Amino acid sequence: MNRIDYFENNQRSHSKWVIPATILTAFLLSACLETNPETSPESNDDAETDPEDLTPEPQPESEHSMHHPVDKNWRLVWSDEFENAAIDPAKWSYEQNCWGGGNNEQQCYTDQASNAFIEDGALVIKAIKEDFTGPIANQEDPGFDPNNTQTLPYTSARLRTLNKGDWRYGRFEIRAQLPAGQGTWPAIWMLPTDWVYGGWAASGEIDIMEAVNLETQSDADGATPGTPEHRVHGTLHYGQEWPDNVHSGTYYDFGTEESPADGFHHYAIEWQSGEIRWYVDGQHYATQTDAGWYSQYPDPDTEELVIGSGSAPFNKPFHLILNLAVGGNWATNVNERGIDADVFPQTMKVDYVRVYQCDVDAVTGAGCATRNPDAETVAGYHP
Ligand SMILES: [Ca+2]
Repeated sequence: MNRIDYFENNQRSHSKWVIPATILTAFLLSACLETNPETSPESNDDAETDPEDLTPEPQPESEHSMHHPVDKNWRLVWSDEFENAAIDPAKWSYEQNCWGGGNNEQQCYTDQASNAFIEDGALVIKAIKEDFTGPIANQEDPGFDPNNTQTLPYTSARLRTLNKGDWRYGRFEIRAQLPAGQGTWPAIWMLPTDWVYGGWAASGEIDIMEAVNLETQSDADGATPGTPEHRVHGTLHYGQEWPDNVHSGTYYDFGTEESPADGFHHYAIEWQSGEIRWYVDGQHYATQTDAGWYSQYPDPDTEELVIGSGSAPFNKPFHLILNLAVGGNWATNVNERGIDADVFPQTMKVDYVRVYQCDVDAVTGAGCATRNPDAETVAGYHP
């Protein structure tokens, strides 16, 4: 399919897809490199080292603030504590559209102060039931036209660090309180910065935390009537470009006594070469590795599908995204179904975002892992 067809198809099916127009150029350059049998995956990794990895940091104010409290080998390289009056434009950009994510989400993402603001030392993303009219496409869509608009019945916000905070490997830790109610879909996640292996999901997606419909009737296996939905999910998307992509992951269940919507909790991943681990409140609950994930794309010379070398696609810089969606095909088809308009407004509050890099080996990110032997190993779909 040509690029326009790709984007049009892409938009119809997944909310979170944002595909820069520079993909194909970057992809071709990368594919030449990645499929050269003379070039080892590790040397590719070395050559691609993000400048962020090696940039000396200012002298720490204190050991406590500049290193992770559990493992001092994790050194803080970026953070937002949300202690200032306004959202920092040097760290965050707003995505603004009424795209609906291509999967029938019902929010327009805006830069209204009512949808994203700082209060009591936390970023608040607030989904509000109100009509809003905006662009029908996201801004990276080659067909983007600010005058081609549609109106949707909710507003919310989606903030990202693209080209302001982009990292390969590290510990990404976010303290957040989640919204509740049928039709709410908060997400703390990462997308590739340069899409070097091709469009979604060939270049990967890392979902640090997603949840839908918290506090509604749980539809977990074996959940009895009256059991509230208290699960948060950690997922990877990868494989070929849509529609031949795959995803794998698992969830952490807070259980019946505690809700991720009732208070702040820590959501984190540790990402190193070939391995990503998921944590809730410091508890390691899931691991995925490059034995399970992969990237597959057409060789630029033969057009035959090839598997990316090394730990592709999770060996390139990614950036962070924070958003609260309303509806969408996932949320509206599980739990109590649809959207409960009466629960809005709803908020996701983020006390801080902290990014650490591993001082033991900044190139591979290895050597700083906190591992729980009981964590689930998610198998994945490597062919
Ligand atoms: Ca804070």
